Amino acid sequence: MNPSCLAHVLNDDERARFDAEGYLVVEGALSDAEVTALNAVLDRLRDANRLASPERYAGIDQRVLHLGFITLDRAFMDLIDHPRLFPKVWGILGPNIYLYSTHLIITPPQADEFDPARDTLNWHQDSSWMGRDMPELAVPARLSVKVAYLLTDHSQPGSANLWVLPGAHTRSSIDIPPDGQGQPPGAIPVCAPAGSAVIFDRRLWHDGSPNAAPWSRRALFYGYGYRWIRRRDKDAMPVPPDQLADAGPIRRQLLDYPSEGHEPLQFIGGESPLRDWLQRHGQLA
Ligand SMILES: O=C(O)CCC(=O)C(=O)O
Repeated sequence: MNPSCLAHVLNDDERARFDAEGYLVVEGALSDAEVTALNAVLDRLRDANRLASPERYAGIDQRVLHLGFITLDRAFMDLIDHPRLFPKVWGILGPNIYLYSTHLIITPPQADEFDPARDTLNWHQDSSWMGRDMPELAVPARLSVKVAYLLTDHSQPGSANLWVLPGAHTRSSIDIPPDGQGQPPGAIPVCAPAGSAVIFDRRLWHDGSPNAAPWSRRALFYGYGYRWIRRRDKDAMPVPPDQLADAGPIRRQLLDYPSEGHEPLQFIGGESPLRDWLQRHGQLA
């Protein structure tokens, strides 16, 4: 990892906003050239029928959800330790992390109008069963975050924006309208241009939304969590040998491919190239 990424560590203002609201928008996380290149990769994969089949999801027609997508192309792999975003991830979670989940979502334009005052979204927290398994926690534990890279414009509501309920991440329940009409009070669409990244706490109440824009909405999601969190089988990512050969020790940690002689998903005291790197660069005591 190049030390120049230290210019993008989480600053105090970003940390305060993330802690208070449960998410953070980083505009300009990807350059225009990166957005164009990633969209071209998606076009190629779509044309070659290599993406998951579209399905209906909670009022969204023909949505593509492709789990464990990062091995489909090296360009996706290169985002896992992106210099402008990854420093914010370790700033929030610390060094004992790996990629526990990845997915891409494509939401095509939809003819039926989405009316937020009418159509209640499928509000959820990620890994919500954790709250059920640990009811003794008055405030649920953070445990993981997702980074969503936006490859299309989401600057206006109605462009299949991620909807969030800012500040509700410290609660394990919210008031979801029981009659399916409208959104919880305080809910907002996250509006940001293409190339932005949204980092969100797994406890943030959120959902995707239908697309009223004339283009297909595209977003790439990278879920980072502690190395003792288990990943779904569908998210298991056998990394092609050529991509693994190029991966440095930190990327290998994120992919859960430890060096020879080390166990995957180590416990305290195990190998942690990210921790060692942060210590060497004065980021950790
Ligand atoms: O499509 C979106 O923006 C929402 C994705 C989502 O709900 C998730 O990643 O858990």
